[in-house]
Amino acid sequence: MIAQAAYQVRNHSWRQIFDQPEELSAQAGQILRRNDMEGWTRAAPSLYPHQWSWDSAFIAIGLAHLDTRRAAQELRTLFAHQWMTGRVPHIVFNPKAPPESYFPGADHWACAASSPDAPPAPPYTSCLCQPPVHAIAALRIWEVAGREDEKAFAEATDFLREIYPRLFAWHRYLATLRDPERSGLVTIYHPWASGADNSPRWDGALAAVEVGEMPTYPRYDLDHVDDPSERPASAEYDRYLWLVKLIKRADCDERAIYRSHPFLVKDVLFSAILVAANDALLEIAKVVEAPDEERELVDGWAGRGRKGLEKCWDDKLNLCLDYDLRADRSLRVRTVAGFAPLIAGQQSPERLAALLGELASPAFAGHAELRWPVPPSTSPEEPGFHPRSYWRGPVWPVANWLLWWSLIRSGEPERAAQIRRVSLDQIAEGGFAEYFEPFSGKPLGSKEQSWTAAVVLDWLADDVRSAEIEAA
Ligand code: 2M8
Repeated sequence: MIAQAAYQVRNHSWRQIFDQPEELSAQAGQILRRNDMEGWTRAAPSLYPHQWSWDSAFIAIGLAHLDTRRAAQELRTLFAHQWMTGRVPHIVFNPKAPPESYFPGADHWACAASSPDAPPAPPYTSCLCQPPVHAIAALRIWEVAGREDEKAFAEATDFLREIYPRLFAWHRYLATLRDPERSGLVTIYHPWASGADNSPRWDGALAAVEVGEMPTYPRYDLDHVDDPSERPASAEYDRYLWLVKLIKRADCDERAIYRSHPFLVKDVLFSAILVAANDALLEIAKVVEAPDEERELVDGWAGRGRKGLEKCWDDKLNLCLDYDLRADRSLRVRTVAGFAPLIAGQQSPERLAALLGELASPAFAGHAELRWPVPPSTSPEEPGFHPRSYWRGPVWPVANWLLWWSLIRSGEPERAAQIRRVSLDQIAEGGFAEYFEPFSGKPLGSKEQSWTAAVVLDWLADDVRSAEIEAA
């Protein structure tokens, strides 16, 4: 039976703090404006002064409600730094960021620019990538523009025509070079590529990485948080930087990395986002009248992804598990990534029921001590859980957005509405934080995180529009 306790509404609502949806939405808009760098948006004002790939996609979704042209520009700027292989870099470095603001920064990655596949530099880019939310964002911009006026809609349609080949190349890269086995699952070779950097999902695979000789390095990130425990530990950072060193030694070349790299993992969340993004790309392909062969390919990638995820399903945990290719074993850790089939969509009714049950159970959103009934990034029942440490336990609004969006796609509007309402309550109380301590609700990490503001804009768009119509 699905535990309903998780979905009981607490007595404190965002509606009590913000009388009108426009107020919370206006605050979100101000954050995006403050983080605006003219054509692209910093992921956060001080901790993350560069353009991050999947942050930009979420930011574009939020911006669409302020200005669809500016939203399109966000993606355009990112894709201007796409590699020849189709890879969209996980960071495009801001040349104007103070040199001691983020490590590893542009200097550390500059040698990646000598790869024959790299885009012209500067600006420099990393040679990792992040989950492909971009097609979902592009489609959303077009849908929002469709509710504006004819001119905005025509421009957004032109934008889809312009971005489609780039999105197609991006997805083809992920379906081929990042999945040489054609398993439907994307291989990551660095935890940063997952977007959930220090999640205990990676502990088992990282434990096997032997760190060699490395110079000392700065931890500028620790200057931007209240407590170092909010960020990854130094043993984790050593491994992150060691893996970067090996990737650079392999000239950022996937084939070379695949041969020798000690960290090779099939990431189920990344793969599920790719499936959902392929569904979006198929919609875009229809709008732009892309050739049939391309549509068939995209459809095939989505189908293969769903099958791949099916193989990673664990009946006992009711979750999907990542797979460590080097150790040839599943990584048995309960995290929000396990809800991957929900994000991929089109699951069977039995699978959907199992996922919903798990989501509402005490292992996740139904845990009795949570401040807000939304799922912690790692189940509090896991030994690797830590309530303050980054992706080891805190609640991430952006992860809640993904679940909300997926629940709507899965025909579960009431559960979706519940996650949305509780997430807004959490943000109304704690601000636009990067993540939240699950038991106290304390805001953690960066204080004005762009993607948190962006998801608020998307969540409130309909309320704001209704209020505007009422007032007119
Ligand atoms: C975090 O990752 C960066 C490295 O990419 C970091 O910790 O320095 C992650 O939360 C990632 O998912 C996010 O894209 C990035 C910027 O918000 O920060």
